[in-house]
Amino acid sequence: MRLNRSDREVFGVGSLAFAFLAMVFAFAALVTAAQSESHSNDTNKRVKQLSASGVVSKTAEVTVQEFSIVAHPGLVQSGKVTLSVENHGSLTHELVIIQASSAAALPKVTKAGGDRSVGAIDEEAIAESDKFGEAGEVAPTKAVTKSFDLPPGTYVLFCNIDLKKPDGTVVNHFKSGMRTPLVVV
Ligand SMILES: [Cu+2]
Repeated sequence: MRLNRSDREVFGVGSLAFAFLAMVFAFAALVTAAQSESHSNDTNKRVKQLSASGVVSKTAEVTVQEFSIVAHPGLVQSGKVTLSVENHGSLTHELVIIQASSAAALPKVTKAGGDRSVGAIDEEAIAESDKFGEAGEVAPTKAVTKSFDLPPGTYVLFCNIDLKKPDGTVVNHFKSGMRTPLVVV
């Protein structure tokens, strides 16, 4: 195809405009990246200030019941963290503390016939270095207070008890909703 002069001009202006737009987008991306960077720096700074001010405590109350776990607060300071685990339910519950990004990231039992039911947390498949202890069994209406040495990170608190019903079916407490995150700063 032969281009006449005005076509060439249109192409010329078009590619210039394209280059200009590309620059604008690149600049916008840079600004956005810089903003989110300074935003996370601000957040880190605020978390540090909170830690230093003593606003973030080293204790939390953890309520367990059928079938939920609630940690108040869900953010504690690293070091010797004391958890008061209160059972507001009518079944015995436990509390296992694992360092993990989320409950979804934890290994689950996939084969039937083992010690744990399908869908339960496969505790034996978790690295020992990610295990930070257990509050043990807490009877209904009772409370257990225990301290754990927790470095900064994200943890999942869960109850992994398998409830065997008279009809032979098994209800796993984790699977039924007994898990909650705990952030340690
Ligand atoms: Cu439970």
